[in-house]
Amino acid sequence: MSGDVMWLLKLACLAAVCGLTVCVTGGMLYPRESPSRERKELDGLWAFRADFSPDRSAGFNQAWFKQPLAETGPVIDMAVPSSFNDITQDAELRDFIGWVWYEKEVWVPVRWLQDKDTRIVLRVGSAHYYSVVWVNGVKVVEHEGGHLPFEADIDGVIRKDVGMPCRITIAVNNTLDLHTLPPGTIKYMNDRTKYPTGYFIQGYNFDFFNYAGIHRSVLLYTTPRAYIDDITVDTNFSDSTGFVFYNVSVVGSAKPAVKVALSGKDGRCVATADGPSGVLKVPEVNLWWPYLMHANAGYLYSMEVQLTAESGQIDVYVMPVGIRTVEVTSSKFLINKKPFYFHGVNKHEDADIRGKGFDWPLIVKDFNLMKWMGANSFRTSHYPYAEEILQMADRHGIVVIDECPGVGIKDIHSFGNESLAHHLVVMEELVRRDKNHPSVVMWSVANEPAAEMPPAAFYFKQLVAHTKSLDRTRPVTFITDSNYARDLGAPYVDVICVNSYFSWYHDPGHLEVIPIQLNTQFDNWYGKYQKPIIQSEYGADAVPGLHNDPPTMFTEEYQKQVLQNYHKVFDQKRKEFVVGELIWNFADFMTSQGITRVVGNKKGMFTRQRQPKSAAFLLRERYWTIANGTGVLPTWAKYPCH
Ligand code: GCB
Repeated sequence: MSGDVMWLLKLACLAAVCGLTVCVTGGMLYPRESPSRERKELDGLWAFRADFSPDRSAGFNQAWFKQPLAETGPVIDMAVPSSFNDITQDAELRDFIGWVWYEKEVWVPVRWLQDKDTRIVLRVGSAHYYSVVWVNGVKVVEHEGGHLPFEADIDGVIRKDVGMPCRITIAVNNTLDLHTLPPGTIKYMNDRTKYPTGYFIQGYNFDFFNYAGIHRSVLLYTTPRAYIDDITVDTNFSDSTGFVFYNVSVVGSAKPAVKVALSGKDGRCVATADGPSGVLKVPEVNLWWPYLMHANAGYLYSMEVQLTAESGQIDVYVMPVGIRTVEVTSSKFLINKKPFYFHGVNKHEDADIRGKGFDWPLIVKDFNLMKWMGANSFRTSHYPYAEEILQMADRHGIVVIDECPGVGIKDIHSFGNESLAHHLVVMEELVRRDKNHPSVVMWSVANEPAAEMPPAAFYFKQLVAHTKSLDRTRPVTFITDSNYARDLGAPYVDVICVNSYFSWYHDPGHLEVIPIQLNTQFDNWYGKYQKPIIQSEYGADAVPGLHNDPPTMFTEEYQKQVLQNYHKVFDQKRKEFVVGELIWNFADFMTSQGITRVVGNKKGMFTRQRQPKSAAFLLRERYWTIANGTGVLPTWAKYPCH
């Protein structure tokens, strides 16, 4: 039996014995302050150096991590969090492939170091793509994958040098190959009449710029030595009583005493329980409802978990909890047992200068724009977004389809065991991180893979089955293109998500074909599988300010007309089995350079600077009309007053 197959079996057994609804081992709780926990953010300016050596290995050969980075050669200021690509005027750095090195010296509070019962953790919110981290020259963690957090206990290393600042060095490599997620290829151009010596290019089959660097916050946080490692909640309700089933895992204590208390928004305690697992019964429950579906959307309780170890040490972790259910029938998507229609957007983490770097003003602006537009949902196309974005979605009642970075899987070698094993690990990391968000209602395991390839059926069966074994409370989908032949994943998923670009990539300029082709698409998929369908992408590029009437491609008029032609069909089919429509895309975004992209993809409702195109107003009117027709709106929320 090959190592990979054994590994798959091991995972399957683990899921089987675990018996929980959400089953992942090891925690990745969001670092929150509490009476027993502190955090120190390390964002700001870091020293930075790209390794331009021909094989990009000078940093490792010369052990740049062993000394201050500035002593190894020239360094520049780099903002963290941010992609490094658009920060300088250097096109070579923008398009750089290989290792880049970051370094920061930080003072660790002496009280953290003096108290031997304090555990000190270094956490990186995300770095794209492969990272190696050293503290004072000692390697503490390596991580593969660009959009999920990783961390390491570092007190053992830093306690050796009390009284000195601690030097954190992070090397990040953005190279994508056939087994990374997303996959890519490195191609060496050996024709010396055309390319210089050692010339290579990074290829990939996805439509967004491969921004790289440290994209989310780096921080230190503390816990007691005996600590709450993970919390899992699963919620339900019956009549007016809510239920929060919980499981707390603890590290560093053999006989932990665990107390759990749930409080409402007014701070009043509504339920308590004792023990590492149990159920909280909530009388007169306030359910978590989506935006525009209820007067009191996004209601969150506060769940306080307190651990007392036999040593007397106490750890406290406080987590928001939304009580809601999600179910799928053959034609409906139900939230709290009521039909939910996704009228939302696909997004990207993308903006001028910072690329994919985390940025609060941008995030708050985007939520304001989504709510202005009447969007009740978004898909994290094509990778997991920052945890803070999901926290915002929880609080605002915006429903999320949470997608892993399985995008651009088109080469047969990316369907082998090595790729599958990694993809399963990524799904575990994703579920571990996001399982407690009420806003997350479905997992998306991939976007438009070349599902017609022979190994794809096995691959997707495993992937979907494994994801379902990790979390039995949420439906699973994978996003397909409209091509009816590419349906190998469809038998396994709960909801069919279809992308199509009629009158754009097919029959360009022929707006009149949309109704017939879209009807055929829906009828074929539903006829074959009898599962609810979401139009997970549709749209057209519009260069802002470009006009032509009658409409021609790339004008604002054409973009609007594409949308209107789709909407007519959606309005018929949503009476039957279509449960959602997600526009491609919320905003314009950067892509690699190519003859089909004019400084990026222009299918946004908003420009990259978040200014509306004509289509944004069209969609706004539609979304508010749908919401008015289906939801119980808060009085302030009647379109267009707000
Ligand atoms: C798609 C992809 C998305 C692209 C979009 C387009 O099907 O899923 O990543 O950006 O089409 O605009 O081509």
